[in-house]
Amino acid sequence: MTSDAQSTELTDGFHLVIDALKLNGLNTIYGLPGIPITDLTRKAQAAGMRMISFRHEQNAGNAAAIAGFITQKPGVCLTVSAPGFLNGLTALANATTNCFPMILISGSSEREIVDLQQGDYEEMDQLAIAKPLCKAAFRVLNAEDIGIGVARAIRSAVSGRPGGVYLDLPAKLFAQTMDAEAGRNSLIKVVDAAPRQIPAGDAVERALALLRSAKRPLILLGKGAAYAQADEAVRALVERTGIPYLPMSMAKGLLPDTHEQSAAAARSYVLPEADVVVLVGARLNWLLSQGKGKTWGGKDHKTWGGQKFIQIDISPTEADSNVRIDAPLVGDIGSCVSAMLAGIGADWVKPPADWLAAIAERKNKNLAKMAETLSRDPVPMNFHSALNVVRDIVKANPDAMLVNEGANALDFTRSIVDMYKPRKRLDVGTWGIMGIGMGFAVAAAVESGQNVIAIEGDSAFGFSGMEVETICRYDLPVCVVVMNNNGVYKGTDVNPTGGPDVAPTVFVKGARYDKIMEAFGGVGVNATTPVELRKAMEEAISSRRPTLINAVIDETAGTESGRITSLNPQSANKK
Ligand code: ADP
Ligand code: TZD
Ligand code: MG
Repeated sequence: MTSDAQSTELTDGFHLVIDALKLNGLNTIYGLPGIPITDLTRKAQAAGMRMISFRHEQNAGNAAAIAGFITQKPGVCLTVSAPGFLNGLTALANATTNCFPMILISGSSEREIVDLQQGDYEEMDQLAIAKPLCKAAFRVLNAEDIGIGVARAIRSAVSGRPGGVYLDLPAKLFAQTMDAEAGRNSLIKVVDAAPRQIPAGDAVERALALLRSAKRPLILLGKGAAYAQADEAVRALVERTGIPYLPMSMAKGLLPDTHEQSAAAARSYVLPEADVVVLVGARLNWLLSQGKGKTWGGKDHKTWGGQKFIQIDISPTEADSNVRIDAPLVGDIGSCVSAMLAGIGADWVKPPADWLAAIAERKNKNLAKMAETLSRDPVPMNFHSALNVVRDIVKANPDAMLVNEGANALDFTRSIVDMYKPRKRLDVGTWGIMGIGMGFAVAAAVESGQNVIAIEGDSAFGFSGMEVETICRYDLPVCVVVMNNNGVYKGTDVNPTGGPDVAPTVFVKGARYDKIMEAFGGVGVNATTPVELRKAMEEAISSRRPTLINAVIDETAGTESGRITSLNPQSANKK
């Protein structure tokens, strides 16, 4: 080197990664330190980024994924090589499945040794393993390409159908140096990362013509509609057409669940009876019985019910994946719904009164039945009496974020607890995955600053329970309610052999999950009645202190797999 070159300012891989993220407004990293990224976590914090350290990478990954859903910016998860990477990969795959934008950044071991399989520390060909499980995967070998790598990762995560992206950063990259000025020039501030996608005029006309012909129309709102942040347009579509709507789980609150056009309480009536269904950011996957079968009025489980579908989706290949889509509308939800609204005009005829009256009748009957169930106060407490409390707390605190997982703890919460605002309900999503709980809760608190209420099955909680330490460490306003029914689905199974092992679905009876929170300085409460539960939740919300309430639920109260019992294969042999 000449003396001139020595005097120029240098930068390195560590700083370029941090600068590239910050330049693009990615200011929070969810991760877990270790070789080769420990210094990256330190330097990120020193550079003013929020570095949230977890106890297991899967929870950091889930946090990043849901941060992406809430903010429309890719959530960033940072892990070490091989095992740390694999721990994060479940979250990356889940994010991709759910169309949440996230970037998993993992350090990796020395390429020359990994590729010859010579046995490096934490050796693994991570790029190859990540590829089939995410939307895109990139590796950066040279410091001057870090800007490009980060830009490509951001675009891939948020454009079109959002999803997970893997970014492989080998250990050697971090220490590579280059001229600081050249380094700055190599970074890219991504312009228009998620471009609007305007639907074609004839596709809009086709959709409106079909909708006009409907006698029993229905709108189905999915989590794509929640993600799109086109809340006003979606609400206008529902209200100006007067069409009844059903929210999918994470679309609850897009319009308040108490909205008079909500048909959620008459779901089993409207799905088979509807003649034209508008899907807004919802796939016809298993959660909608693939658009056919008895749920939709088909003769048997495979038969089409005869509905016609309008499907609004950003993915051009989603239509026809299960049943015929007569009017696909490809574009972003904001643009598509606005285009429909423009075509609807002032002379739109509301749906026939007999359709609306038939729905209202069923809905009112079911709501009355539910109100009666909720007013009971059985001993021991059951899901209904406990969730009646949660329902009131959420009603009084509509800005609170609600995280929810479990089987019965999930299904009952979804149907009992009304949501009032968009993107407040965060749950197990498309896979029905357990383990999202504490990761989602941490990110929900960090990203929104709001109180978080996490309603957790006792089994579900166990997958990420150690993160209560993380919640305490960052002093997050998270109130975890463990619906403790002593096991998976319920606590009453017995070992048919009479042997000493308990049944596979049963846990330690009378476990005190509240003590876990106390171990780290948070508030633990054991609640055996709705009165105790209400008091503890109210205190948690007003104090904003980390709280875990062990809600003791009747161990006989649950059913196998909650609402999806029928998905369990049945053995021909009854033994
Ligand atoms: P749900 O589980 O709530 O039914 P899904 O995850 O099945 O929802 O469907 C979400 C759909 O929304 C996906 O098909 C995805 O392509 C689509 N989507 C996501 N973001 C947008 C957007 N901004 N505009 C249009 N469609 C979107
Ligand atoms: N593992 C993973 C990662 N995801 C899963 N969905 C399951 C296992 C299977 N599973 C469910 O689908 S729900 C559930 C498991 C283990 C737990 C149900 O028990 P719970 O809820 O205590 O959380 P309830 O209230 O007792 O039903
Ligand atoms: Mg349970």
